[in-house]
Amino acid sequence: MAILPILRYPDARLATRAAEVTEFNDELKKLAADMAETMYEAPGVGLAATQVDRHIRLIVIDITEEKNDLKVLVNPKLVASSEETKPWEEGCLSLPGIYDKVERPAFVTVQAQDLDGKEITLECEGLLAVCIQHEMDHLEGHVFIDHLSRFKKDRICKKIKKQRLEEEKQKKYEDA
Ligand code: K1U
Ligand code: ZN
Repeated sequence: MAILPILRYPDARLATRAAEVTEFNDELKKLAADMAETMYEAPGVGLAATQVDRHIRLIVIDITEEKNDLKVLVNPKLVASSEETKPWEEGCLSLPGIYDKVERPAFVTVQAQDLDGKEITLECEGLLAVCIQHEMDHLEGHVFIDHLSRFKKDRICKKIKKQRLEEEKQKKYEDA
């Protein structure tokens, strides 16, 4: 298994729409295993293939503290979502250090395939519902700050630019 590099916003590759998976082969299983290892190591509770620069409809999720309930979803589709919405403070491994509240449907039903192509259905609520919708957004080329107001998004983009400049300064200092 391998830890994969995670793309960081505003990398243009994060805006790519992912393609359907049509072949359920060993290469797909290896990518899912590498993504799971990358997510656990980060640490995070979800990861979309888009974030590791693989533009196929594959996500991994494990919201347990024990890291013992890995869900691998191939070609996930939202088949039902509640009228009721809930705000949740979201984070993203592609936007380290950025957190904000996003309002999403509180309950969703997702149909997907497993790594062998078998159909699965998940009824989701709480963090699982939030995380699945967040990861499915990545497959569409969206990040959670796209749900925020223009004002908030601009403020976050400025903060990210400042963060990157600080990181570059620190790297130059360490290399010198
Ligand atoms: O898609 C991603 O970048 C993963 C993201 C998923 C997510 C978290 C919270 C709300 C919505 C979506 C993360 O995992 S961010 C890191 C995080 O939330 C976390 C890290 C360690 C333990 C628990 C949570
Ligand atoms: Zn994310």
